Amino acid sequence: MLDSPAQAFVSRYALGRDYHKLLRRRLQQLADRIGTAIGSFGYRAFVDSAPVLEKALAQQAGLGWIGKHTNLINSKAGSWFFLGELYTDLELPIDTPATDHCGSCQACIDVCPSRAIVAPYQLDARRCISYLNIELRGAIPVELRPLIGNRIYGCDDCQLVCPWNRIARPSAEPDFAPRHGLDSATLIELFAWSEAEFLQRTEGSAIRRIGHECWLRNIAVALGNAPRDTTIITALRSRLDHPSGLVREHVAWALNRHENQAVAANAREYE
Ligand code: B12
Ligand code: SF4
Ligand code: SF4
Repeated sequence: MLDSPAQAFVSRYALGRDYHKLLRRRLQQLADRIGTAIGSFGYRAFVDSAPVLEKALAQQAGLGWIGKHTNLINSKAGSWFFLGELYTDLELPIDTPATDHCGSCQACIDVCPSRAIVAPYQLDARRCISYLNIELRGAIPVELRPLIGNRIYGCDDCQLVCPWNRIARPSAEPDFAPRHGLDSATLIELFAWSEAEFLQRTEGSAIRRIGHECWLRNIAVALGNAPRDTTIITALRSRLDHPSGLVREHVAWALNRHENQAVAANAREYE
């Protein structure tokens, strides 16, 4: 998908059901099982839901090490997993922390499209595509837009290249199966979704959180990065009168980029 610039790339973690809901349910089941075995106990479940240092806790609990890309890696499962935890008042044995196995590898640093991993184990979140197309609500910095390519929600590059993910197995969890063809959709198809369609098709998905406006913003950037094509220009023009100034500005940027490409191509022809 990353090799086909007219296709939309959505991070694999967001193709199916929102992981927050699924993991919370599983943690509740775990708490119930512990309760059945030992009687009532105090606990609280977290999944990315409070200021919890999830990666550092997991590393200290021996689940894996924090790799140079700053995600947690397990030597038997890679890094394609989420973290969730039960805080409890139970007295538990203390685990042995996991050790680092990145060695001399720095594939994630080299592959990062936006140079967000500024040093081993150090991420400049302001440059990370996953921040730009998920967390950022305003305009995407112009100088970073060309680096985003066709990534419209999240970014997986640093994990895709990581040798430890060669041993990772796809999840058999049906809730994580891709919905609405999000793993094979074109940018144009997704750009045409109305707000009502966006809300309906992202129900229960993490994508819904960014809202239709940022969805269109992200796809406009990706369309601006796609090879020049009349269908792309037509799609972009169809959103020039969108009520959101944010969307209009990103659409104008994308059209301008195609315009510049055309001028450059013409100039080359006359050289
Ligand atoms: C903010 C955030 C982001 C930001 C910044 C990420 C970053 N690396 O800084 C953005 C939006 C960019 C982001 C992107 C992604 N995120 Co995110 N994110 C978070 C979130 C909500 C908070 C992290 C945070 O800032 N904590 C506060 C700071 C202070 O803590 P910290 O980063 O952990 O670092 C401290 C400690 O780890 C400690 N520390 C660091 N190294 C070491 C080493 C040792 C030995 C010790 C003791 C301590 C220690 O010191 C650090 C400074 O205080 C967590 C959930 C959570 N609650 O942890 C998910 C989380 C880290 N994200 C997750 C995911 C999946 C992603 C993406 C892969 C999503 C995607 N595909 O697009 C990308 C990956 C980008 C990347 N290369 O990191 C998962 C990671 C799962 C895993 N296997 O590690 C988490 C854990 C969510 C979850 N519950 O599953 N994310
Ligand atoms: S998620 Fe993408 S942009 Fe962010 S650090 Fe990894 S490769 Fe770089
Ligand atoms: S790609 Fe290499 S350096 Fe980066 S996290 Fe994986 S093993 Fe570590």
